[in-house]
Amino acid sequence: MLFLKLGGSLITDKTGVEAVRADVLARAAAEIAAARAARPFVRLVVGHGGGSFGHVAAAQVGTRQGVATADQWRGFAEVHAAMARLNRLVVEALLAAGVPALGLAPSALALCENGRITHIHTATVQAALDAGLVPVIFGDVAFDAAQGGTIISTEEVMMALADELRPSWLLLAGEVPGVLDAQGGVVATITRQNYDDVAAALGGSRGTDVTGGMVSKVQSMLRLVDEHPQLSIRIFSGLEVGLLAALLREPETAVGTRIA
Ligand code: IP8
Repeated sequence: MLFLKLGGSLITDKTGVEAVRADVLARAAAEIAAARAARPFVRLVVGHGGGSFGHVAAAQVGTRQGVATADQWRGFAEVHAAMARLNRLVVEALLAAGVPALGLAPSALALCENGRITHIHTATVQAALDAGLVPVIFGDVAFDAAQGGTIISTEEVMMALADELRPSWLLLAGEVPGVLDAQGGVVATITRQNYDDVAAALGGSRGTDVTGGMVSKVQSMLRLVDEHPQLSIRIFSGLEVGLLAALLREPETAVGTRIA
């Protein structure tokens, strides 16, 4: 079982508004198709971030901090609609490449309390996998028992799904070759032991990112591997031609940053 996140920064232009990188998306889809052909027994859940779709809309209305007024609920619906538009493009690209992709909206699968997922309906994702499909989830809005509504990132959805689906790898394809240190070099491995040393060098995010950019993502990834010691995470560049296909075939390949 592999989880793959196509970063919002990879498949969209985060400095624009609803700007998709169609060429990158089509190539990523073709690489996923090639890897599935080479390893047909691998089960794969794909997720994608918000990039210039969800984050721009979400920053305007502040959905992650809670939803109460009619205007905020309208914004909640708008954020979901923006993400659903991107999900449609991702699913269409995968289908065109020959991958049997099925978009599943986390807003319909997850419930939250104070911004944290308290329940996720994994059975639907499992049923899709059992049918030989590739579920495609995304960062989305979600109902929240304490604050009305919130936003859950792709990683948060994947973390919740990992409890039952128990992936061996989470592959995070972004626009950078890994987690970068102060000199711009790729940090090969991040663990609890060396986290403090590398943390100082971690930057924020290009463009608008309501769920926190690289620092919060690395922190949540460390929490995820704490909870799931069988899981390794690799952050790598989806812009390097062929790397995504290679890692889907052989996730142990030592490129990018491994979090373990
Ligand atoms: O890009 C957040 O997902 P992420 C999606 O995975 C929204 O953090 C709705 C802003």
